[in-house]
Amino acid sequence: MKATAIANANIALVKYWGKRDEKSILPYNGSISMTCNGLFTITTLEFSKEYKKDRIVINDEELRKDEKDIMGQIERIRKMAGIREKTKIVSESNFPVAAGLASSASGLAALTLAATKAVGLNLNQKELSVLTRRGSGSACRSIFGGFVEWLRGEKEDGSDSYTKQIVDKNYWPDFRMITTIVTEIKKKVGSRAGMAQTVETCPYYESWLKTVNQDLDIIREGILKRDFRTVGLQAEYNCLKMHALMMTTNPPIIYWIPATMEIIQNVIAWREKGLECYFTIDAGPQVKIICLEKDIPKIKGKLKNIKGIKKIIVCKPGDGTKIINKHLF
Ligand code: 2P0
Repeated sequence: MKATAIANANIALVKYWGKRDEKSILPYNGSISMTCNGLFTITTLEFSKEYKKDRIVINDEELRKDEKDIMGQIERIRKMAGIREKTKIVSESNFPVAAGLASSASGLAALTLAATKAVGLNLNQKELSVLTRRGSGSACRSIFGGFVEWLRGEKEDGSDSYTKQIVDKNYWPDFRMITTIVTEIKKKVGSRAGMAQTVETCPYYESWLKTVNQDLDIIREGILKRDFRTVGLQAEYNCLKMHALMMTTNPPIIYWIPATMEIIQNVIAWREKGLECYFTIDAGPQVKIICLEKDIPKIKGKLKNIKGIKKIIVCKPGDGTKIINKHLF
């Protein structure tokens, strides 16, 4: 009862921020993302009678406190399979955890696939996306590769809130996101608590919901037409609308640091001079620059002059979550 899965993180072009059902993780709005080939988590998981307690080791560190998201998902899968064995989970990501880089997405996607395989449940991708969603919302988008849409759904049981691929990773192969890492410090407000607070207190949340379907239509169409300008501009606008919600939550959630703002200003200035690039930012300070492959050398050169940037990772459209044969233990 052992399996290993690899999952890529994903970065949203239309963001998810707010749940209509917190327990089942049902979103107030649909979202669209790109699955990123450069940011991944590998998870090996084994259920065994030999294990006396559940153990989780992430990036070589044994977790001591109760990891509710992870154990909640394991419990769900144990119930589905009708087993009670304890588990050992070893997981490694190649990027900083909990700093606004969608680590929960790749982590929960790899965990869910590895666990279902380990217990012998053979779910199709739609079923897998619904189950993954129960662990962490954005994770369900990592089940598929390329460009992916998570449907809001209408049903109370969540069966129609699943993900589907818009196009695979080869459809728009020169699309890039450059992740700039400006700090590796863990964020103070997690997405889950932050978005609940926004739904409860932000006076503009209704306006977000009124306009987000239009963002989804524009970006979905833009992807299908490979219309870079439309996708970039709309993604940037959608990101700013989400950060406006965060900032006007009570108490306010401000993820940006000075380097975040410096990159934003630069991206806009470069664009005005004809270098086509856009930005998007998640629940953290890191800026992702949306650009085309041909402009990577130029943008990389310019990023060298921004002092606050510690590291960059270039991502192109990547694969969905899959089983691999090489175990971590
Ligand atoms: C997104 N984020 O669409 C948005 C943009 C952060 C900002 O999805 O509570 O970790 O596990 O469903 O998925 C982060 O929230 O939250 C997120 P849960 P999740 O990528």
